[in-house]
Amino acid sequence: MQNNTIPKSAVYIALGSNLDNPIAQLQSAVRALDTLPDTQVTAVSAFYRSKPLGPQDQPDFINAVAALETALLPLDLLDHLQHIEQQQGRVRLRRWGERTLDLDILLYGELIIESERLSVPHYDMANREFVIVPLYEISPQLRLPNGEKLANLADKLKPHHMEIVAI
Ligand code: A4P
Ligand code: MG
Repeated sequence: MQNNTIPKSAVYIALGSNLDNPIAQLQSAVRALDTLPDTQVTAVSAFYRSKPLGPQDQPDFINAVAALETALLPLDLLDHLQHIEQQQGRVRLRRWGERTLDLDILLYGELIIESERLSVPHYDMANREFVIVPLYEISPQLRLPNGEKLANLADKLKPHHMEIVAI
């Protein structure tokens, strides 16, 4: 008997934008994620307005986190994310600078990946309010691959300094 079910992994993607109508950029990115091959978007957080990390002479960011179930392998997923960024007019200006769309892989199942193109979990996620708060909103029971409870990280960031701008 043939089994055509492809095993899928739970993946979390951070979305960020601070140029060219950031809310619309994130909405468009969520639609694009949902049309990736062998992938479904299973949850999307509210959209949060946050002060820029890095250079302060740039607009505030809108950030969110999306949960996916995907059969794409990590580097294939990264290729697709970079394609979506480019479709939405991403231009590389400066490190930590303004962008129409940034899509980062926060977590890929329980995998720990350290390769030239990909570090998972995302190297700085634990310190970023604009990542931890929306991630905790959609997955409060989550643990990181090192066993740390997301709830502990979220606790350290209370009260947070972001405003919800869209749900
Ligand atoms: N790469 C390695 N690991 C990953 C991963 N887990 N997910 C590589 C995605 N990409 C990963 O990324 C550079 C390279 O990182 C990629 O080619 C990929 O192979 P990039 O998006 O082209 O460059 P970047 O955006 O300058 O770097 P990065 O690391 O994404 O920037 P950050 O650290 O994410 O900072 N302030 C607020 N409030 N909200 C924000 O969203 N974002 C940034 C970007 C700065 N300040 C911000 C925000
Ligand atoms: Mg990025």
